[in-house]
Amino acid sequence: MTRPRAVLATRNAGKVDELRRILGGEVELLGLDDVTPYEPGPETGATFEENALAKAREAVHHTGLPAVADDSGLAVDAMNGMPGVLSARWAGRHGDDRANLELLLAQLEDVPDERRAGGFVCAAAYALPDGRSEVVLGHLRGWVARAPRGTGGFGYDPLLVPDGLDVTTAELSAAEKDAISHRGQAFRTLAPRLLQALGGGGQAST
Ligand code: ITT
Repeated sequence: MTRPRAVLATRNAGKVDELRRILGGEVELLGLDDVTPYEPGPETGATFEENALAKAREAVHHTGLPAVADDSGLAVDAMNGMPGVLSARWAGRHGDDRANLELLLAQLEDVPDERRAGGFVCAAAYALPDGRSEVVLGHLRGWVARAPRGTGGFGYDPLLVPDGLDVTTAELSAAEKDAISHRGQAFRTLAPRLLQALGGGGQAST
């Protein structure tokens, strides 16, 4: 049986790798390189859910195909949930992982270990050409290390030590991260709903 197709509406190479691993078995994922190029609009939403839905709907608008998207970030309790939706551009330039991580570490320098709790959040969304859409959240709680450790993953992975572990997510294998990650949880929840919706009907709603 042929897998249903959807556009993977992300320009983040780290996410592309993860989403192909997590969703790729069930859905044929077209990259943005495989469709007519378009300029992404600014990410103006106040929440991860708003931004994820906006990215998925934008891809549907430009390609006419079903689309999936992710909006995600690191939320630090001592910073009232920031960097949050600003995670990708925390140091000013969008996607500068090293600068973002260094700024965050400097901001948390005087914060003691017992107040360094936080976690990754992922909003996973799909949108269909007929207007249906759905969004779900996934979380990975932990604490922010005092120095980067590990070379895996992307973004803030070298800083997040998941609860119950003593390594950062950048020190986990890809499969180990997928099994516990915010993105793994969110997209494993979304996948059956997307498949049902693509199969003609389903219970998806906006
Ligand atoms: P797209 O909008 O094109 O998908 P983006 O990188 O701009 O790509 P976001 O606005 O969702 O995506 O920002 C996500 C940022 O949050 C990302 O750049 C990292 O800094 C951080 N982040 C999200 N998930 C992460 C993960 O699994 N590990 C480490 N950092 C993560």
